[in-house]
Amino acid sequence: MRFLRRENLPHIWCVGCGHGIVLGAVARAMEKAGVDQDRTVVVSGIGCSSRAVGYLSMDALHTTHGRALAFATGIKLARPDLRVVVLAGDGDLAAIGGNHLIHAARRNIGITTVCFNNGIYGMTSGQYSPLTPAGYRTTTSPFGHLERDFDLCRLVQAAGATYVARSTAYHVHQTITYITRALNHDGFSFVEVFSPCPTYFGRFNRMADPVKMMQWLHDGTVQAGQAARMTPEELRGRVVIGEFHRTQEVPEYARSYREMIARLAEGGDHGAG
Ligand SMILES: Cc1ncc(C[n+]2csc(CCOP(=O)(O)OP(=O)(O)O)c2C)c(N)n1
Ligand code: SF4
Repeated sequence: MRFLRRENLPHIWCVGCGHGIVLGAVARAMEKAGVDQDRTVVVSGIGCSSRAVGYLSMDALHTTHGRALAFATGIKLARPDLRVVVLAGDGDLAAIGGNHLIHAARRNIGITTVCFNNGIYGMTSGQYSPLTPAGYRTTTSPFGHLERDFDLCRLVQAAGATYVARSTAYHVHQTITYITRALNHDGFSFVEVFSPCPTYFGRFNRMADPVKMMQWLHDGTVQAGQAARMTPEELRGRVVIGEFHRTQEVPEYARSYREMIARLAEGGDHGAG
């Protein structure tokens, strides 16, 4: 696969970790989307998932925890001609980086973001994140998590993202399709992918065997079309996967920004009311 930086393999991930499957889906989607690797930058924060950018054969920025989208926004504004892709974890994007996420979505800046959602902070040994489902055990919720998790897709859509989808490491083909569409999208595109962490999430929830985690992804999810025909009782405890939102009606921010600069350079009006 031409998008993998083979000299950096083997990867650091544990046996049974879903992050390698998600990275494989990203690389395959890049192939399908016809990505030009000389004109693409991948950006990550810090975390097991954020190591993904180091395995892709293109310019990569491994930044600070939570700030992947801030760095990516700077790149896209400076070089709107480049394709900018963020790969990061749920802790990175929804906790410390939550504000960057909602504001990147609000601006509709042309960045594709893939959230590797394992429901915990994997790299720092399994603390709960804003995406830990209620009731599940983690190192910091050993008696079961009391808080409710974000529906990150709904949050990002409400904030203004123009492409929003969710899949899992079990539903690989679906994941590749959504990431391909996200890469081809003009605007802020967001794909959340459930990615099993047997080492921490699994071990604390009687799913240390990676196969059990895959079974959990299969049994615990329902496709959006099917979910539309189910009652709230039938849906309880199951996560809906699918393509939730797709529109090209909102202008992409980096282009609008460039157009304003060009207008001003030509001595045009400042656009203020
Ligand atoms: C500013 C800052 N705060 C905290 C940390 C410690 N830290 C490193 S990775 C991480 C969480 C990683 O979780 P996530 O982003 O979900 O990725 P995962 O490891 O689960 O793939 C934390 C809290 C840090 N490196 N920098
Ligand atoms: S700790 Fe979890 S998320 Fe990190 S590499 Fe291992 S299985 Fe993957």
